[in-house]
Amino acid sequence: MTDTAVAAIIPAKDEAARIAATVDAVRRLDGIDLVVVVDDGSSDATSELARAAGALVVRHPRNRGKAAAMTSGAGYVSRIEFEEGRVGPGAERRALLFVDGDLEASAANLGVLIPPVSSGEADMTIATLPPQKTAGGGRGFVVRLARAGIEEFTGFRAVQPLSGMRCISRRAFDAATPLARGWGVEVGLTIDVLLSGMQVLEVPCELHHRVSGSDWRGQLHRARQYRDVALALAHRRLRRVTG
Ligand SMILES: Nc1nc2c(ncn2[C@@H]2O[C@H](COP(=O)(O)OP(=O)(O)OP(=O)(O)O)[C@@H](O)[C@H]2O)c(=O)[nH]1
Ligand SMILES: [Mg+2]
Repeated sequence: MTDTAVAAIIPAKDEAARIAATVDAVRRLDGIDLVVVVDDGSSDATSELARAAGALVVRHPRNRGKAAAMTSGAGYVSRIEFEEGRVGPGAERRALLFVDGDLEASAANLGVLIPPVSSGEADMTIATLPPQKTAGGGRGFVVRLARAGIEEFTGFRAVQPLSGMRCISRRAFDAATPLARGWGVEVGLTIDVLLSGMQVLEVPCELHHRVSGSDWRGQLHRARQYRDVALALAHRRLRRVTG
């Protein structure tokens, strides 16, 4: 086992109520030496609260979507590594741990995602969550679309294809860049890492997050997710045909 250092990247939009608890839990995880919150155009105090909790903060002045936030976070980590002199072939790059901003104290349980990546057993680990305290308002359309899409391209049957909590080696992240846009990012990552011949492992993790309900906000969120997952799959079908 190598002791690859790990940078946590937390994309967040309007998470003032939860971001401090999430950052606090992530900072305490073994192996994490950088915590970067990417505030994607929040209209609340997400940035200030993240900084006060000890995170480095990158802010998008306007909302650009989850994939753009993840790319900004990874770019910020690269700049730090450049300043540290970790450049060129053979440089020890950090693995990246992507964490949703709404996990609060349960983010303390994310540690299980790191060892398989540090040891090289997997290039990307994905957390699967237990049943949540409140039921979601969706009927599983997006999950089924995502699962079937990943299976079509790779044969891999994901238990929770949309889970955002992932630890990924730099090599795998670079292979999957540019990321699928918006909410298609998780499906795109899983497909692209697997198609690069790398290993993906789902790992059960005791996490709890705010679940989107059945109100109009929840329905809008799921409609956007559906659109972005469908687009990620369509782009990959096109790529398969055009090479
Ligand atoms: N960068 C970015 N992140 C966002 C945006 N909207 C939400 N997020 C963050 O993405 C993460 C997941 O968002 P959620 O709204 O919890 O979505 P979810 O957990 O996939 O949805 P449900 O399972 O349906 O509740 C959280 O950290 C949010 O703060 C956005 O527009 N841009
Ligand atoms: Mg959530």
